[in-house]
Amino acid sequence: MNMQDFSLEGKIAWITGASYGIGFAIAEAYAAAGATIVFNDRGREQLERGLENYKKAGIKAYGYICDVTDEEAVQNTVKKIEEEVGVIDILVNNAGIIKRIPMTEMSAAEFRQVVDVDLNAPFICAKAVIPAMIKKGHGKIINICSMMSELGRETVSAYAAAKGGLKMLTRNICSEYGAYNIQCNGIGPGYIATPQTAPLREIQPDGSRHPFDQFIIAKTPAARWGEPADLQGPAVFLASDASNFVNGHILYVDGGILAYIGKQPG
Ligand code: NAP
Ligand code: GCO
Repeated sequence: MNMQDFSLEGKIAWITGASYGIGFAIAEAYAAAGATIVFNDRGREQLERGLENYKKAGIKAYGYICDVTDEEAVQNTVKKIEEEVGVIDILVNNAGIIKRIPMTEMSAAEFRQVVDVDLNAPFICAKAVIPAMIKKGHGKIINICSMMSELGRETVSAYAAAKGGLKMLTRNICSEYGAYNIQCNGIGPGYIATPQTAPLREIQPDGSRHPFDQFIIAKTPAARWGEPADLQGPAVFLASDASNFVNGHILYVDGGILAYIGKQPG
């Protein structure tokens, strides 16, 4: 066992939608492990915000304007990355959205929008990088799944359908491209404190914690929300040579939620 196997020196990592949140934390860890960081966001203003965040963190990141649901834009962006930075060794399909709407009140357009970003886009981005990974003789694809890859709950039908599909897309990329030394795995974060979950943690008018916040604390053996930093070690592992025989696996980083029936009330 050589600890150098955990290094990302010389590797180019594209983390989609990584201006902040989980993607940004993963990018920070990859930079610390030696990788060159590439990220994208949907518009100039968001991209500038992301570049400022990387600058503040002391990371030279390459940023591109690209909506990951737009296949032509993704194909063109990958070509530009290959010309300006180099062939992508590591793809993290991080960009994602959620809409919390009761299913019977959700429009088909809203359902499609969530599936477009959370499932179709990871397909589009993986399809764009795999050919060069095959030529290079190796590649790592990491899909950011979810507790909702395994569990459902009220109001997140589109998100759960997409993240469940993303688990199976992960397994299928493993099956179809493992022979080319491409490993495709997932990370399934538990409940992580980011802008995406901020509505679930809002302090109530009476100063109490949000009911969902209290629910998650009771459902998590670690009795806390995760932080983006909790995902950094697992993400480096799955991007490194240390995981070259790990393929098609969803690594849940959830503080134990999936193993736990929940704390007895009272
Ligand atoms: P977040 O704070 O909402 O950040 C999502 C990122 O994705 C933003 O940078 C956003 O950019 C970008 N994005 C959204 N749609 C995009 C598009 N069409 N093209 C390009 N970029 C796009 O989310 P997060 O909490 O960091 O979550 C990141 C990933 O982890 C998501 O896939 C999420 O489903 C997953 N996840 C989160 C949790 C959690 O508890 N937070 C748990 C499990 C899984 P803009 O700023 O331009 O919108
Ligand atoms: C929700 C939350 C979750 C988290 C995450 C859990 O509304 O239930 O947003 O979906 O984002 O996906 O793993």
